[in-house]
Amino acid sequence: MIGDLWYKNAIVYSLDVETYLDANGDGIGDFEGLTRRLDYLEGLGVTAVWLTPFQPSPRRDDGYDIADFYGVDRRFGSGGDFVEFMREADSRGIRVLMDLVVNHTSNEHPWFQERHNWYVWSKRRPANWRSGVVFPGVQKSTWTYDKRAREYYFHRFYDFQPDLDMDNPRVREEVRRIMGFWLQLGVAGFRMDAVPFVLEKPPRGKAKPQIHFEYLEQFREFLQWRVGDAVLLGEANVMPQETQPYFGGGHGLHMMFNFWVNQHLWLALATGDAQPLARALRATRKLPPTAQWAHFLRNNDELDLGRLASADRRQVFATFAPEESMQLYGRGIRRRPAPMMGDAKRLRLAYSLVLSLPGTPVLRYGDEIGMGENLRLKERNAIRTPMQWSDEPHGGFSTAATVVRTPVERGPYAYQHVNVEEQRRDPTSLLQWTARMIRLRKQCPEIGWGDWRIVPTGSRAVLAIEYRWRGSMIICVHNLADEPREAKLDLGVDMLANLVDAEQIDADRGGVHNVVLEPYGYRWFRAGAVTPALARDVAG
Ligand SMILES: [Ca+2]
Ligand SMILES: [Ca+2]
Repeated sequence: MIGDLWYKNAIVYSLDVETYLDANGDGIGDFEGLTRRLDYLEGLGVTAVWLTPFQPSPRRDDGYDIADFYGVDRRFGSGGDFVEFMREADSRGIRVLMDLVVNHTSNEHPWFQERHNWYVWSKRRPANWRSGVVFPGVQKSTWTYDKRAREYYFHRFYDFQPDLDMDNPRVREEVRRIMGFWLQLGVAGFRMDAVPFVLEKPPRGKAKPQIHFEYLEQFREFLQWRVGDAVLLGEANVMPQETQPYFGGGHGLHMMFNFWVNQHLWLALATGDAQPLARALRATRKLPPTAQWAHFLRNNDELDLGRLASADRRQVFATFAPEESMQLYGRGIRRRPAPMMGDAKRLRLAYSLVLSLPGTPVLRYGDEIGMGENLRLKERNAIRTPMQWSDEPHGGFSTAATVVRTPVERGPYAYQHVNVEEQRRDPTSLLQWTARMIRLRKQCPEIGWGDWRIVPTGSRAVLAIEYRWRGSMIICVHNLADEPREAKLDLGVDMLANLVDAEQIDADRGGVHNVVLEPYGYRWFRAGAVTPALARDVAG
């Protein structure tokens, strides 16, 4: 059973084939290139990769506008290249998750012409045609007139992404067929895009929004009949009190990105106050036993701060994205973590936190070497630049004269300064540190499996989380302040063994551990001696 719930302790790494490595020199990343880098990913220690969309697409929204659900975009290789990649990943024990983008299709998908009733139409322009846009400032409406059909179609996102009508049983049947196709090719599950919008009844007039959670349970049931340990990892940026129906008591999503914790993590980093993060963790504590949160620092979109109170959001902007060009849609930040933090110690603190939050960590390509952004590129493309492998032209991404997206080639984060090749040879590099921390996280299954509680520390800046599982106990302590802090921990145990350094802390006479942390310092401890963990009976 425990082995089947592999996602409880996975290390997920997300990437876009288009910008990872170009093997055939046409300037576009491809599956052959990605396959060549599987040894790199294995060395880093990741156990699963999440591929953003690679199916045929006009790519007006970076592939989230799919024109054929059953193929591989020719620019990235053939179906054969995909299968070779899957086989090589499997031989290294790396699972593959892929995006399932079924809220909408590209308007160039043949269905949009041929299957009228698979989409959402209105003969008249709905009164709310301007409301509910997802990309304010860029997208003007949610209903657009189609000259050919002489009707208005609904699009929650851009006008070139018409929404599928999920109320049509034929559409839901097709979604199952898409899942079945890729499961048969070996994927371990799906990162389900825009889940609330997939399940919503398209809003017309003033009717109360309705969300069909039963559709989600039907998708999961199908998935598990086909492949028992396959998972759905959902993107649903919802309030804590709205999350339960998405998990469906263990019959809905297996995992969900924790956007609530993510936004409060950034608030905590901006203010040096751990309390907002502690509150967010408590607010999202409740989960069915087989479900899991996915925690992340950054994903492939803007850093969405829309759920924060406006004063808090302003503070995060002021700290991490003071210039308007760094902000997006009035709610988010289009930067990478390394330049946002500016400080190497603070960056490591942030990743140590993400790796130790109760859940499964999801990392993003390039962040393991501290890549920056290219603000000259439009909207979210700023953080979707080619992976920086070396100091060769285009960062070693491609030998072509021109490439699919301009890499970061100016300033301190340019590929000449920030690249894999250099960091591979430097034991103090972020890359080597990340690999060590991933190894450490894998040695602490208590974090993914255990019961956890937030331990009082006597300092607002210090967050301490205790995890207990099968008689063993881990404590992770993080100082968010740029000054030293002392944490006083009352844990009811004698000795704390540092899992990184040869440090051991005994409780004082009152049973309290005094942990002194440097600015942005962090510690991972095991309670008691280190050896019992090695002797732990895996079968329990
Ligand atoms: Ca290529
Ligand atoms: Ca929809």
